[in-house]
Amino acid sequence: MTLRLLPLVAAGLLAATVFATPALAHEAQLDDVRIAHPFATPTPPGAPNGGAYLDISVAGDSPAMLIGARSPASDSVEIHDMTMNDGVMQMRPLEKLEVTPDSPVRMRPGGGHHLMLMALSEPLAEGDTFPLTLEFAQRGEIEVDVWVQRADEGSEAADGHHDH
Ligand SMILES: [Cu+2]
Repeated sequence: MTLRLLPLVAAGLLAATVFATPALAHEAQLDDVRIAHPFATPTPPGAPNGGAYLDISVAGDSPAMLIGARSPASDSVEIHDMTMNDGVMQMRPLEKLEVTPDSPVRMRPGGGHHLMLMALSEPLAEGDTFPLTLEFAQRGEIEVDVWVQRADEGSEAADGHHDH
């Protein structure tokens, strides 16, 4: 397994000095794939599942394919798509999620793609962090730190973070 993780400190310094982005920003790089600001929303006691969100962009010419994820925070992690069907929110698991250079993936609470933590080991509490491993076809795996934040905070931190 090849695991190349840009240390958080280095990423933070780079962001602060070069891009002047918020201190909350954090990201990781796997070859030409960048994972920005992974966060999850707090869950109420007893909630079986939780949602996690992140941005994925690819700098090279060839698309990246997310084919799986896992975390010690839950039994399994599924890639989900949430859509409105006749006024009803529906989530369906995807086997894979393609990210092209032209269309980065930007996961946010409230719709679209997200990662679903299935069967949480314990409720996600604001301020917690947990590791999440993402598996990409060809490019291999990368582990990121997911920060548990309220949806608005997480989204804002992620939104303030786009630097290109
Ligand atoms: Cu879901």
